[in-house]
Amino acid sequence: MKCKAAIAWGPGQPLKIEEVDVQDPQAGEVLVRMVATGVCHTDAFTLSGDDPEGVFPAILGHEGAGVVEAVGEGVTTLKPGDHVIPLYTAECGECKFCKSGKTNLCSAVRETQGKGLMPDGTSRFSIDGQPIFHYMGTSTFSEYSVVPEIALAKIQVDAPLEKVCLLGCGITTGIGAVLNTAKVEEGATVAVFGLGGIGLSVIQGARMAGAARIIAIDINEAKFEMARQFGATDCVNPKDFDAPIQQVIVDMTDGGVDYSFECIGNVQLMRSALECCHKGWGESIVIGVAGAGQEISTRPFQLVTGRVWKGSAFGGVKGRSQLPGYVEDYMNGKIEIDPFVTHTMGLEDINEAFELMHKGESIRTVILF
Ligand code: NAD
Ligand code: AHE
Ligand code: ZN
Repeated sequence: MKCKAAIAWGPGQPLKIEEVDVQDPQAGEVLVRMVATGVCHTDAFTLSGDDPEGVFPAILGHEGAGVVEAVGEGVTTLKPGDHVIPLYTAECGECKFCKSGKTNLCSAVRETQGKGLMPDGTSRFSIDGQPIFHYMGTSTFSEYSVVPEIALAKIQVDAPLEKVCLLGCGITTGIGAVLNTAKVEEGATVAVFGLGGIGLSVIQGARMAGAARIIAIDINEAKFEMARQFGATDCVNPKDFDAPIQQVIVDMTDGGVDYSFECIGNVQLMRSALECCHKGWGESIVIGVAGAGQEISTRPFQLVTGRVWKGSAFGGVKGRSQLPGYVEDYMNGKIEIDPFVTHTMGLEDINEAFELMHKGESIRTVILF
């Protein structure tokens, strides 16, 4: 079949809307009609050329929701008409990772996914015979996408896809990092670096966990109002201080926070986030994604004296088994999504969504197909 998709032809270039050929789903694969997709900073990161796994030309996008159009041979858990959220972290339930009970990272399709290919090592997308790469196993910036069965979470049909698409990455990542990775407890003190879709979701998660103090940090003060709405008790602009931000936070909190979250992708701030943690027990969670060749550093003494450095991918959430519960929590009013959708537009305007993000004017733009 043919459909419209936004093509990333090369690093740093604007996306181009093109007609692409989409091959039928093969064994274990599913054709999804995309209804909506968010635009996450990771899409911009890969488009910039900073992603070591970035390959071009590709169809980016990983925060989508849609409807199953057709299934390939052997697919048993999904049928046409089912509502689904594509997962960049698949869940096969059978690999060493899935069985470990220790991680949401699944190894079943991760290797080919990182090369922009389907599990059989080929692409389902092409233009005039030229293969176009997949992205994160999801490629949601396309009217239709082919996704492995194990990388689709089936969700309730009454959930609005133009909202719950954000559970495909940003909101789940932030809330999950708090509840699954850090396991923030009631009364805790939390610092959140970066107040985009991820940082605001961390704040939402921290409030759900009953954190007593939530310190929100950003250089764009326009983000503070929404941070407060989600539960931030203090908003801090590092530019207002001569002292390093970690010292500012330590001074504000009688020695440091119990938990900090880096939601920017800046290796200097990852260090600040670790070093603003309380001696003896403070834990810092890296969520932000940093470019090729970048490294984090700190004095080992920071760890020797009890601070803990961790990372979190997709909030530690196992997509097939746990994401339907997140959708249910949204439907029951336990998780807020609507305020995150600051802009909506059609696929033809997708470059504007990237501009709004870079200017700091959006939290999430949702593309409606
Ligand atoms: P975003 O662009 O919407 O938000 C980033 C925020 O950081 C903005 O508010 C910006 O003003 C702020 N910021 C930038 N530089 C700053 C600085 N020097 N000091 C303080 N604040 C600063 O991005 P997002 O979509 O929320 O994503 C945030 C990060 O999380 C990105 O690196 C993204 O790639 C990553 N991410 C990781 C996962 C994961 O599973 N680990 C999932 C989604 C996104
Ligand atoms: N490809 C990059 C790393 C990108 C990365 O860290 N991705 C996050 C999700 S970001 C979603 O917005 C993630 O979950 N990573 C775990 C995984 O298996 O990809 C690189 O550095 O090579
Ligand atoms: Zn994302």
